[in-house]
Amino acid sequence: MEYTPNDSRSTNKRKVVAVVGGGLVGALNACYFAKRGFAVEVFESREDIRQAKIVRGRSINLALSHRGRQALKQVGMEEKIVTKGIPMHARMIHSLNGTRSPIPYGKKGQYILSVDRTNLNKELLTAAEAYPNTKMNFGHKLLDWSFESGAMTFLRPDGSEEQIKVDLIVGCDGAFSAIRKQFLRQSRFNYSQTYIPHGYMELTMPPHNGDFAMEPNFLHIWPRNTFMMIALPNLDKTFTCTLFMPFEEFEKVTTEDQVIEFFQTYFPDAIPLIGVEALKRDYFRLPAQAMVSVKCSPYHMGDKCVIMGDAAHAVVPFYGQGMNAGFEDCLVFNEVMDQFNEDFSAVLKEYTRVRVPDDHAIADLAMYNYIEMRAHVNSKWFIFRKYVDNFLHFLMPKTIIPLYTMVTFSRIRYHEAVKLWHWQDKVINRGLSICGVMLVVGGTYLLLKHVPRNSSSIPQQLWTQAQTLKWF
Ligand code: FAD
Ligand code: EGO
Repeated sequence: MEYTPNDSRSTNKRKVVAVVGGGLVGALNACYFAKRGFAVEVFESREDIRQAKIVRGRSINLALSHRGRQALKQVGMEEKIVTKGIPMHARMIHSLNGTRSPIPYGKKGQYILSVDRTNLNKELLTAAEAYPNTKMNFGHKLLDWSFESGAMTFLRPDGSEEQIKVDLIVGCDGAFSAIRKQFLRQSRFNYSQTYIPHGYMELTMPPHNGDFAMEPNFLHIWPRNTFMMIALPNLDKTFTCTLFMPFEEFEKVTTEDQVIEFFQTYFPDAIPLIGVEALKRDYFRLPAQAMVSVKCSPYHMGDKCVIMGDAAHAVVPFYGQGMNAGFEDCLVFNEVMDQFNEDFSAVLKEYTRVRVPDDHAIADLAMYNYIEMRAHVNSKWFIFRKYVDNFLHFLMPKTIIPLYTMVTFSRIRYHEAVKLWHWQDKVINRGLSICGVMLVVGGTYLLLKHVPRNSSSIPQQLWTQAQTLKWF
């Protein structure tokens, strides 16, 4: 199809911004650009999820924390989302023997929220659409775009194609971004993508006697090294359980009896909570899903295009930060827009400069958590580590802040949090060394004090050495 200048939407003086992808980050970004007064067009491949008749019969939730909330706040959406979220004040660690151990996240008021993904997306779309300068284009799947002309090609549900040209393209089209494809053809574009050996499966835990089957205000975790399960509460009093394990292991479980056997071995306390029949049925409803980690840079092309959210940095879900980081992207971009007076050329360059180190840091941290958890985090180790973290923080509240706290409950830049974490590690290790030396020296002194001077049971050489040590 030929591109004609008539397709250009920037004939009027107001600049046109195309947000490609109406998922979580795209919908939020639309609010940000609309609030600034741009003519915003959102292009989403799916039909309007608010009109969708097929209800998925279950809800999938996400952990929303400080960064995500701050980003929502800036466009006046925090209240609306938070009131429909369920606070989780602590993790609840489920041991193999059925013991449940709550470990608080931090001080009172430090909690994460379980929010319904579909509801969050719907609310953000509605908020974006409420601006008179926003237009929603559902059923528009981006096929390709040209850096030279800036023209985008969309596929409509009826099979027709449409060409559109705008002033700025904001790619928020997720981990398999079509916008990003053009970036790959650019010289000096860095890109890496890694599929981890684990897959995930979502299972629903129904209410019991009309109430939550487990304590609702917790992030429930069953840490079993390579086998991990978590559960987040939903408003309908169900829990969405997510089982993480290697695809290899998923493939070993092929019959209904094997499902029960598997749960009997690793998550026995969850069987009566999910229900034997439901477990047998739900396990085979959908195959396990893959998880990918994507890192790239730069995040922009000239003054024409920028990518944000999973399109720029898909992270593995082992830190509960993917959406939060994507939301923070919007907030950071907005700050840079203020600094550089909406001059796209300068803004995009600066955005890449400030944001790449942080998004790369959270991608690394999430991968680190995955590797660490699958290698040595069982319930005992989990509880022990979090107690040590909380204790050290209690001893030195200003000096030692747990990494999870910095990532989840602050807006300390992700890469700064990593630096602080390494620094704290040094302080702790030095502290431990000093304690160790003091113990050895003190112990030796006490020992010698109680040993008779000319004890014949101690060889002469050792005795002399010990006498020397006494001088310290
Ligand atoms: P998406 O949500 O993927 O949205 C992309 C949108 O673009 C979609 O609507 C799609 O239809 C549209 N699109 C795609 N291609 C095209 C195209 N060619 N043309 C037009 N439109 C297109 N994050 C957290 O913060 N906390 C959590 O607890 C958490 N848990 C997670 C658990 C799991 C199992 C997984 C997999 C992820 C989790 N995440 C979590 C991460 C979070 O889901 C993502 O980071 C977030 O959804 C990214 O939003 P996005 O808008 O960038 O991408
Ligand atoms: C020792 C002990 C080392 C996501 C504990 C590392 C992640 C990691 C997937 C939890 C919380 C929100 C999550 C903690 C650790 C969401 C999260 C954590 C999971 C899995 C998750 C914590 C959705 C790692 N936050 N977290 O400290 O409670 O610690 F278990 Cl599999």
